[in-house]
Amino acid sequence: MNESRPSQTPTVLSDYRPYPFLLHRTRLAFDLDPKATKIRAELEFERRDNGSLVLDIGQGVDLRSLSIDGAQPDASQWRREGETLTIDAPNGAFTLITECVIDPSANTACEGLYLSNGMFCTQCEAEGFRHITPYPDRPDVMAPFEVTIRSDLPVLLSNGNPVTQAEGHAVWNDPWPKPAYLFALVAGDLRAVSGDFTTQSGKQVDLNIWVRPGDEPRAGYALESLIRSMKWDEDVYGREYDLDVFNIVAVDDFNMGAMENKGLNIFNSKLVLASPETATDADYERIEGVIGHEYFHNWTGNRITCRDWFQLCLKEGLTVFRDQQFTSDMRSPAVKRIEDVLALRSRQFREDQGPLAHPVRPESYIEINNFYTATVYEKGAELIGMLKRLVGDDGYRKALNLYFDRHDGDAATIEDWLTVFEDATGRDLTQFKRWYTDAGTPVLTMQEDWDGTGRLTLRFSQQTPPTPGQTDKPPRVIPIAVGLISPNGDEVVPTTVLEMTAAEQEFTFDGLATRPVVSALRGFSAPVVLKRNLDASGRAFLLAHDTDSFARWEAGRQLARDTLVAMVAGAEPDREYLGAVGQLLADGAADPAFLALCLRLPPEEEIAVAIADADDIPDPDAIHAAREKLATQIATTHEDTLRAIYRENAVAGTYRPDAESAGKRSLRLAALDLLNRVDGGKAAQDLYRSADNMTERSAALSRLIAVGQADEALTSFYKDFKDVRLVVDKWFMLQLAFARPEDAVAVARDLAAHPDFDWKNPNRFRALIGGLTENHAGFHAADGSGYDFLAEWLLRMDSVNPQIAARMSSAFESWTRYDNLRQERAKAALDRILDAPDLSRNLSEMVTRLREAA
Ligand code: B3K
Ligand code: ZN
Repeated sequence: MNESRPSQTPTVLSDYRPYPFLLHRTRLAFDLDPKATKIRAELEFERRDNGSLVLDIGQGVDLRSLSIDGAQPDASQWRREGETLTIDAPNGAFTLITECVIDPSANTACEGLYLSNGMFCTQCEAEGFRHITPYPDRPDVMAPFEVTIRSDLPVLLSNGNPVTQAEGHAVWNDPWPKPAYLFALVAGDLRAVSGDFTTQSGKQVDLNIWVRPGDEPRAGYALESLIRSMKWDEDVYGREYDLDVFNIVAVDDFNMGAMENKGLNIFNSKLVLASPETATDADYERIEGVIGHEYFHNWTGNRITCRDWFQLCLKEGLTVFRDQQFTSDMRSPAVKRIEDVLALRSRQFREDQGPLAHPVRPESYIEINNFYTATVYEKGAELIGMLKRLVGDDGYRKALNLYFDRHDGDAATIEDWLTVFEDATGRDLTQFKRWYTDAGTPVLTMQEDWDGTGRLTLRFSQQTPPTPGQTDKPPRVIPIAVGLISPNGDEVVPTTVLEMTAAEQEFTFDGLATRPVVSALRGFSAPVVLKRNLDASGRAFLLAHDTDSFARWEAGRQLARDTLVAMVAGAEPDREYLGAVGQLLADGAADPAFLALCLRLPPEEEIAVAIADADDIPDPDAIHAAREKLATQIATTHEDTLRAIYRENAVAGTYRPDAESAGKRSLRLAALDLLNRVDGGKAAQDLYRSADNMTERSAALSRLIAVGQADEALTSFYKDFKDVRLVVDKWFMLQLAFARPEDAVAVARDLAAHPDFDWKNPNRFRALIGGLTENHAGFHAADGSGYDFLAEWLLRMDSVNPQIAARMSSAFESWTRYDNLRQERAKAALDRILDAPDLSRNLSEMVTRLREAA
């Protein structure tokens, strides 16, 4: 291990202490210059406890002057050490003024104040503000901000309401006390696509989506999504917007999706810009969802923030839950639930079952940016859904109203959140809290006992496997939604929520005329793995008859997974499964988007998980071959029906991104994916030539890549879109995600040498690296070349942008699942990273945790 690496000392939840000073007001003045931006900060403090004034300060901040109440303290009264500035502060109230200089042009980490295409922008969550100016950079120190920006650039933005907008200078005032992580500043040559919104109390809010000149025609959907979000939060949660303006800025270099800075959201341009020619249906849906997410943070995150970063799920889990509800209301609830469960299982279950597992509320971290995870976000959202299920819709509404009333203006904790539910509903949530403190995915086993005379007993047992640092897992409360269906397909017991609180527990149903089929874990009522003995015909029955669309889809998914696992072990495609697919395709009443989800085979990674779960070693190549074979078999068995579906679901007229047309396209493209195996890419070629929208065009292109016939299409695609960055990202990504596994690493090496592989741009890097790691058999190539390639690029990226490097390293999280040879190669790649000099705190924490899996 290298001695010069940054502090590896963990921050621990139980060490939390309130800040000994109040901060009444923050005044900032920026003189923007790409290489030497000057920042003057005037902070009005008041002592409320003993101790020195400790401020956070990043390495790159050149502190030029410091004064307290106008006087410069002498050298013995302050010191700068590592990332802190410690000052002997007086009692009572005082004003600290600092002046410093930073170099935004040298900031490639996209954290703090940086430049993206000549535009100044910021990202301060979690701890970026300290790279701008010395400050108590922690979420429980909140103050109203007044910000002056001086620059020649035409558009100068910050949080809150505009006070002065003059040439060369602007002043912004944010009256709502906020922590530093919500600060934002943007300056550049930008154009606004504008609208307005009148709130429920009649206040008019000006809305602007700021983009680079020329991008205006692609910003309309973001604006419409914002208006829908504002209306929805009033209608569903009674939450009204609280400033005169709401600005969103699209930025090309951004470490994640978007950021909820008060009144000035900053977005990755990928989540703002859309036109039918450049964005897919999935992009449109995501734009709407993320615009909603960031907007909803205005209450769940900004008005009520987190006491410390351990409480991150307080704002993220809740806001994800709210954005899921929003999308569900704007589109199809059934489809949205399945999509969310798919995402949860592929990212969060994988995390929970590997070396990076951590509780929804972690208790220690080295680098907080490594904890913006699927567990905190997506599992965090599932916990809110379970709470709602346990207390009911009415209880949930009461609890949320109490939360907003009681904690508005606070930096709150999970304890505060749970107390609100207890006070509003009278329910004891002591056991529920384990969901926040204990990591791991519970495995729920269900056994059925039919007594022959009308009584059905369901016996459940729960068990949560050990996770790093946590061995004992006491039972948790698990809401299990079940329904009973009679053999003729009638629902005899509608959805009932069973509350399991013990390690083992049984529930009985009496007075049943015949033995019913149990539809269990309806709506995915808890984030658990459900194990039950149900044969293929039982699953096929549920796929045909279940009234709960999640459970119906799940039955088909299980059937497909079981078939694939058996095929990897040498079996032929299961007739029962092929028959069930035929029945499904014949269901004229089904929603096309739902059918499309049912038709999509489980991805290779999911099959690998199922094999590992049965204590076998997954072979990525055999998995790939089995999946291809099953797809081909489905296509040959149902070719005529699939052709009819393909024809009938063509959407006529001008492209529209609404859920209904998107659903038809997704069914049509799911059919194309299968037909592609029997027509050698013919339909895909035709569609590629005739498509007038990116959804169909990119799907056709990926099908051509999969059958190795994409040379021409790839050339024309590149020619058509080489000036549209976001589409070039797709061009990189698709070539890798759909490459034949044996070609994937070679393609990745070629693409990494392409002149457009501008790897310092986070989106471009993610497109290439993420495209490869998405290709399961390609990334897990037996010779370890996928691991070597990833390690090489993580090291290169780490010195430029540690957050991106650390995030992409999670592709290694399942490395111990594979055979010895692959494990040796992955281990060697991880060790190479750990041995490198000057590793960032971000990457070193990740790789150390990954390496401990051995
Ligand atoms: N709160 C931000 C995420 C910040 C990530 C910092 N590494 C976006 C969001 O969740 O809405
Ligand atoms: Zn968020």
